[in-house]
Amino acid sequence: MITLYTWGTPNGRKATIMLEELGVDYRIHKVNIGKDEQFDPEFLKISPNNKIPAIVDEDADGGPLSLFESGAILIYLADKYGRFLPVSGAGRYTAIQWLMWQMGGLGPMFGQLGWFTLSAPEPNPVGQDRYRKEADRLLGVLDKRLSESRHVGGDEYSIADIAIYPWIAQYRVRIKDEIEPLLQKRPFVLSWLDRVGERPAVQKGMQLP
Ligand SMILES: N[C@@H](CCC(=O)N[C@@H](CS)C(=O)NCC(=O)O)C(=O)O
Repeated sequence: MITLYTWGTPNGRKATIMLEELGVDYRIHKVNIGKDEQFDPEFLKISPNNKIPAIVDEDADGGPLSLFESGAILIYLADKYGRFLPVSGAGRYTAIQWLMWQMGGLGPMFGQLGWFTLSAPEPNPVGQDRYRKEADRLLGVLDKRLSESRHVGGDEYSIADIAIYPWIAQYRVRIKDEIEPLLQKRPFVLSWLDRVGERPAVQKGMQLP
């Protein structure tokens, strides 16, 4: 059995979407980051960087395995169940490349734009402008990619789509006034959001926990 330690944020939802897509048995252990539960010593044994998501797989090869970092969790689950990531060849590394692009680019930049928009103790136009420009640039990169390819990693739906979707779908609502005008310039991203958002596992994963 896999235990997923998570909360209702985009990084957490990558893991719930993936587990729902796989249709495997798992249980959710909620870590309320609004109440600082990510600093609980028991959770830190699993996720020493005090962030969700993390998993513990009791049935991993070689004994129980705990993992943090959503990208590592997606690669692990894809490899374990042989789905949503080619096992070898160029397609595998192209999907991983876009996964890394999300982990190092889209996620952190959207996250900072969210912080400057919703959480900064006082308005900071310089910070907000910087991250808005980065969010806009990154959506342009994604739009170009999706003008050439049905899914982000290639023709097939993969963990790259699973990693990127919750960031855009959730922030489109969370900081609507910032993201929606940027998205309206990106027709290929918009149609990809519709297609991915129609998947039942994506709809379920986006509601959990
Ligand atoms: N690179 C990490 C980032 C995880 C992350 O930032 N998680 C946030 C929620 S989306 C968190 O747990 N924040 C709690 C904190 O920073 O104390 C991943 O992709 O797993």
